[in-house]
Amino acid sequence: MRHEAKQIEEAYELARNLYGQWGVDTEEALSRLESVRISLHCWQGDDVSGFERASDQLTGGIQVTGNYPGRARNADELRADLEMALSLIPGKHRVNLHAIYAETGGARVDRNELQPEHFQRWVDWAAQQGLGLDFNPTFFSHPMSDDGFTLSHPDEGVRRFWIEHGKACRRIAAHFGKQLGTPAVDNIWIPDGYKDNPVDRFGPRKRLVQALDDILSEKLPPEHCVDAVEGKLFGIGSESYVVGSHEFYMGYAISRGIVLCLDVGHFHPTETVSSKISAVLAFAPKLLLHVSRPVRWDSDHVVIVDDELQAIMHELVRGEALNRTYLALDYFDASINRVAAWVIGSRSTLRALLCAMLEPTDTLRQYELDKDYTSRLALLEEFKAYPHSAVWDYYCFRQGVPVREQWMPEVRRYEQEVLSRRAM
Ligand code: RNT
Ligand code: ZN
Repeated sequence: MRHEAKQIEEAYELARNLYGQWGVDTEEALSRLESVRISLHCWQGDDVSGFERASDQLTGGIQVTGNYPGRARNADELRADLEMALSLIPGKHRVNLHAIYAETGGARVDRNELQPEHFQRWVDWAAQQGLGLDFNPTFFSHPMSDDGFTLSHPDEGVRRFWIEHGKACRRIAAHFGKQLGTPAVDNIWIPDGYKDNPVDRFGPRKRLVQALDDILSEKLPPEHCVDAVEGKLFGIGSESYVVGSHEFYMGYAISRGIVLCLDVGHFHPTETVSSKISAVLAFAPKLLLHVSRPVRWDSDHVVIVDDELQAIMHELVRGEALNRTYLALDYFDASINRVAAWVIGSRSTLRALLCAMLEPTDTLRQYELDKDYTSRLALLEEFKAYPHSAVWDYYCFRQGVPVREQWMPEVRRYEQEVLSRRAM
């Protein structure tokens, strides 16, 4: 161990010098990285099931595939799994809940009647763990959403039910923010849409504007609850038309002064979120990112350090947009160990971010202004091979979490001792 610590420190010193030659301060990058909080999506731990059992099916055009053993069956198991994952991720982070993760003590409480008290155990746990909480109303997996429409439903009664749910969730989020002393992002995503070509595209969107305005009409302190809306291109069963499209929510968020959520997997395959960030932030004060990974038509694979993740992090760092961006993970993979899925996605996100922080951006910017595109391209390419991994290892070491792949045996042990004993 001593020997290993020495190696990590020596490699770091070498890296620090190399970066230093380009004016990049690795210490500064690490202290900036330390201040970044990622919101871990609780739903990776139980395949977006929740504890409500109102419907035993995941609906809304999203899907989890895989049957890896060990899915969390209740909130205590889910919290234990999250604790395990968080212990392997450097830094302090947050947990993102959905309304279906309410704890009602066995009582049947419908979505429009949810209260902050139904999440008190989550709040107490978060306080004790030093975590912030974020929130999402659940507009799917419920009999009232079975025909594919919620807030834009043509039926007034159905719409009303979901509006009440939206309102209840904002109060719950505000409760999180108040109790934990850090604002909770309340993100609205609805599945509404048609499988086949609609005749009326205007009507549902008009109704959605009204429903959202109604939900947001209650003034809540922005230091407790931050409102966000998330658009999407299509879902399973809503291939032809999604009411809450990107353009729709872009207009809505900017006109209402709320946060726009961009999910990395919610666009045409050749569109990139990285290229949209600067456009959105030219008008919207803040952005929520659902860090995810699209693969063909599916949007929810475990995040890895691919070109797009790296490009997103470069944009946030170069544009000094980190303090205007909420980072949240959003994927669900049931084909691998679920704790590992959190760890991989979070560590990859942080590592890509660190890599972006280790770039000599001022120099590159100057090349660009000088029209020296040759140097810009050359240096960008060379920096891909700079020893950012030595800085990352040192960061993990300093944060007291396993270095490199040393987190894997920890997950394996947890699997043997805890996950594998969960009979389904
Ligand atoms: C679905 C959206 C949404 C969900 C979660 C579970 O397409 O991405 O964010 O993944 O709310
Ligand atoms: Zn999302």
